[in-house]
Amino acid sequence: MARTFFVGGNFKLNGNKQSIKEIVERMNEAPLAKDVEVVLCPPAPYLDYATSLVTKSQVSIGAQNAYFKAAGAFTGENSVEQIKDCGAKWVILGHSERRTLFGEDDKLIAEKTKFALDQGLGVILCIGETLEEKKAGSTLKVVETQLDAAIEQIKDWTNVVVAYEPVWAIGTGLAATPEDAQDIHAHIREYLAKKVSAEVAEQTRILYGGSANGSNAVTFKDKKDVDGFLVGGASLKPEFVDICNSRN
Ligand code: G2H
Repeated sequence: MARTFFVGGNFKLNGNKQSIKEIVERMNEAPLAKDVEVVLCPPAPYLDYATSLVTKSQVSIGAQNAYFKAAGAFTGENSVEQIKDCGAKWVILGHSERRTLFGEDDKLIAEKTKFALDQGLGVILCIGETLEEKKAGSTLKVVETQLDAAIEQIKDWTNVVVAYEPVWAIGTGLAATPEDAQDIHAHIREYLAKKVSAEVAEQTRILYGGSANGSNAVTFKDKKDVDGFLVGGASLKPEFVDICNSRN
C-alpha cells in the first residue's frame, strides 16, 4: 500500500491574522501535487481563523499541542475538543521544544497521544535525538525509548504520523543528509514492525523534520522510508509549496 506523502507546517510561535491569511491563501492557490496531504499548524489562537480560510480538501489545520484532559481547572491549556471545535484535524505532540523548554517527558507525551487519538484527532508524534546523544552514538536507542512510551499507549495507529526530528537539525539550517534520514527512518519502521505489527510499520508515515526547505526537500525524493516533512521556518515562506510538491 502506497503511503500518502504528508507535509506539515509547524508555524511555532509565529504569525498573526495577516500572515496566516497569506500562507493559507497561498496554499489555496498553489498548484499542489494531487497526492500530497498538507497540514498547517498555526498557534492555537488562530486555529479557527485558519480553518475558515482553507478551500482545498487536501489541506487541513492542526494544533501544536493539546492537553490530556477534556476540561477543568487547567489554566492555559487547550483541550482536544476545543481544537476539534475550531476545525483542526491534527495535533503535533512531543516536539523537542515541548520536551526541552516545557519539560514534557515520554510518559506525558504518550498520555497526550492516547487522549488525542481516542477523541478522534490525528497525531504527528515527534521523536529525535540531541547532538550529545548523536555524538554518543545513542540515536537509535533514544528514538526507540521515545517510541516505546507511545507504543504502550497507542491501540490504533491509523491516525498517527511519526516525525523524526533530530534536535541538532531543528532551526539550525543543518538538515540531516537524505541518506542518514533514510537509515533512521528504516530503523523506526523496522522497530514498529517488531514492536507493533508489520502492517502498522508498512502503513505509518514517517516524516523528516529539521531545517527542511524548498531546496533540500527534493534530495529526499528517492528515500523510500521518508514519507514527507514536518517543516518549521520554511513553512512560513513561499518555498513551502516546493516542499509539498517535492515528491513529483
Ligand atoms: C523542527 C522543524 C519543524 P525547522 O522543529 O518541526 O523546524 O524546519 O525550522 O527546523
